[in-house]
Amino acid sequence: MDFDAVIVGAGFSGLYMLYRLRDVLGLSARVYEAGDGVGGTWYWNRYPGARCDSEAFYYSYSFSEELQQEWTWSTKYPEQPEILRYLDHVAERFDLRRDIQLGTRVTAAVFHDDTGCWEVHTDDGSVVTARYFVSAVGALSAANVPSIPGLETFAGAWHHTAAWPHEGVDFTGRRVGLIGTGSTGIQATPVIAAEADHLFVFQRTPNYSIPARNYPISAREMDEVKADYPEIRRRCRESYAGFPYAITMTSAMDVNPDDRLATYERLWKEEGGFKFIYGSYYDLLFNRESNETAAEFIRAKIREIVEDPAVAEKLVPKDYPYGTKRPPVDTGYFETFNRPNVTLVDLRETPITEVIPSGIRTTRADYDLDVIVFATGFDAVTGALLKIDVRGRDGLRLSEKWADGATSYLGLQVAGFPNMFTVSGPGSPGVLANMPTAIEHHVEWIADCIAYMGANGFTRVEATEDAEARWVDHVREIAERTLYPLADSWYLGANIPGKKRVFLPYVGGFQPYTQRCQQVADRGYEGFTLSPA
Ligand code: NA7
Repeated sequence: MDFDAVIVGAGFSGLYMLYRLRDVLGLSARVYEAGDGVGGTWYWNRYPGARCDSEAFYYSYSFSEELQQEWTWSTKYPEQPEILRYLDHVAERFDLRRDIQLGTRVTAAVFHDDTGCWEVHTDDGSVVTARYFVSAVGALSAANVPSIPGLETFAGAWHHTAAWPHEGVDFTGRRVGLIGTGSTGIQATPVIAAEADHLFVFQRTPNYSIPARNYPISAREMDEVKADYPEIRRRCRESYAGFPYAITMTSAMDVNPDDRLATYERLWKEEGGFKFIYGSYYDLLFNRESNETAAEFIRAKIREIVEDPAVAEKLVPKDYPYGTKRPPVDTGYFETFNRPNVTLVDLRETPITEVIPSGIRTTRADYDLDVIVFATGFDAVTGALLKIDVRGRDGLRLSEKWADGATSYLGLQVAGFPNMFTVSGPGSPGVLANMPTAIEHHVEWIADCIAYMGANGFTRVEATEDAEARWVDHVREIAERTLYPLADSWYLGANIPGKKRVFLPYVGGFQPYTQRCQQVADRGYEGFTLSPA
């Protein structure tokens, strides 16, 4: 056996997994990373306007007191280069690079029943073996470029936001078409519009975006945050979604309309960002009527900001509840549509029929373009792992196992795939929560499980079919109690043609989830079969 563990991916998850296994448990581990640098999401997503939608003071690691004390953030919502510098610093500070092989893609991973080991193949032709195989591939890393006929004939350049050229793209004097108005398109639109000759925004679904209200963090505020870290982290861990905001346990329907309006107004004007959803009324995602109060507030804001009423109306989301698609956070998004060099193209009225050499053709018009930007998202949660030919016990392919929808036990293991762990896998609260908080939990749980195995003479751990089936049912039942299934979101895989419609994240709350994971561990890894060599 070459290593105790092979980890795929060197983003937030893979870096910490390596640290935990190597430096805390003293195991041997190798990380394979397709990029030429560490950072994962923050390595790839270099598009204009790319920044964190979570505030820096909790979108970071908490595992090292020294790390959190020495690192200073410049703004409330740091831009991509700053977060990448942070992750580079982490790799440097903990001497992680010596066990990370960059520029190497894992192509296949095969479990061998006789040896109880994983055989891992990489695109440089190497094959290594390891006891444990940990997927830290990222939930939002398999870019989705829609297959639009004629793209290969386009005479200009096209880029997906998650595979952005490192040298940047100069939009000066260019006519740009941006497809997609999710979080990414909403971040990129104002920045591209400020540079381009003309920007056409091709919108399929309008979005409820909340202003970020970004600002530079002063030295004093950073000192306060540093002094307050234990409390901030505790609040994150004990929350519904890994955010440190205090949610009122009041229904939006139990307050008088004037007070409710004042709350929304304050959150919109003064606070901004995710606090609007995670720091207001607890039932926005459970009660349609409550949700409608927030949705109507945002719709009114869009109509107020956007000067052309016809454009405003196209930008107003009407047919799905607020927050049931991942809520975007913006800096001047709706205002951008007041610029003379920005045109909104409503794809519901006039769908794209093809890409032609000169640009994009819709059912109504041809748009001449020099550059097309695909802000069209990801094959979320399962896409990146399924790009690897993963085969578990008895040659079972993960792609077959998940053909009718992804399954897992606790989002951490898949039955039939012994000694394989997934960080932020399907069925975990990862993608709905503040990612670093969720990632730290998953990584620590996995490492604790591996330590337990070592200490008790076990070499194989596998989720039982029964525990997995019960968890899958539980994830579905909880989702059905919320408003989430009412939107065609990537949470459901609805953005990928042909992907089975299954609600992927666990929405029962971050703390209840971590408590359940702890209970499973305390009961000797209930729902897993542990076996000796
Ligand atoms: P998202 O949130 O999946 O948004 C993708 C956008 O692209 C969304 O507006 C889609 O419309 C649109 N889209 C996707 N395919 C097409 C086609 N074929 N034609 C037109 N428009 C299309 O991805 P993001 O990158 O913005 O954000 C992903 C996550 O990254 C985000 O949630 C954060 O967690 C960070 P649709 O809504 O499907 O109609």
